[in-house]
Amino acid sequence: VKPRLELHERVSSGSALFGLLQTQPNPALAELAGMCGYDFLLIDTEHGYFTEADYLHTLHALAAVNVLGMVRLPQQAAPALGRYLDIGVHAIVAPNVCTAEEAERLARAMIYPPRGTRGFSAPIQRVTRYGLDGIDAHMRNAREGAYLIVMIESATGVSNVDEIVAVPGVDGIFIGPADLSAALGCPGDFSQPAYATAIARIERAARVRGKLLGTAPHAGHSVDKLVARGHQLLLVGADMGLIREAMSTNVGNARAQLQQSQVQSISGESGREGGGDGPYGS
Ligand code: 3PY
Ligand code: MG
Repeated sequence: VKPRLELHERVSSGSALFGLLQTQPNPALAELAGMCGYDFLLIDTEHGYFTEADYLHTLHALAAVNVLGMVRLPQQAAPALGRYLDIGVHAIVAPNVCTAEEAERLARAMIYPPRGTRGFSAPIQRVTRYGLDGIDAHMRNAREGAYLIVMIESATGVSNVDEIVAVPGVDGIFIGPADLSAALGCPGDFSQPAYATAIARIERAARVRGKLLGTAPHAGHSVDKLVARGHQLLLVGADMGLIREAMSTNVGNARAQLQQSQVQSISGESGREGGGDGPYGS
């Protein structure tokens, strides 16, 4: 069994990490994402359709292709967080964290009593290779390198960002552009000065504390600009968005090709065979 990948090693290498948001539980899709070159996969339980058993299958697939597995929690789901650590995820991403108290509650859920609130089951959990790794080592490092990343995507979150990022146990910030722009009164409009000010404030807070920073690239905030401003976690796609685009193009091209050949046959031109492409995009 290969040792667990450490997110920390990848982060400290300084390189940008590219990720895919997965909403549909499908280990083959996760495996393909790794084969295609994504560095991390964000399993989305805020909006997606994963059930409990699906996590394990997806993490198995990710381990086979050396891809980091992260889970975005449902809103305000701190108590459930230990389950994902037990399964061996590399990061917990908590949506819409607004206050330092919320961040503290999440940080406590990452560790055992007396300081924390996490329940103990480590000797039979995947995170310790079902106990093979030894429990003493686990107790010295109960998080096993897993990060806690809090999302800032509200006006309150922005105004409290300095306190939130200062909470011990918070390892990073992830900006949610869709929700943040909506919260600032300009949904989907990333050109508003209020939005730019909020982004700059969040970025500064992360920089000052040396915390990991990331977001999903969007209009005016391209990959290169974000990387230049210190973003390392770049969520560059989502399963259903990519499949939607590929499907629309695929069937659209097929219809257009048929229409074109019908026009040509009416006008008496000879149709040319499209050579080279095999079936199924091969
Ligand atoms: C948002 O844009 O609100 C997000 O949560 C990004 O994934
Ligand atoms: Mg959001």
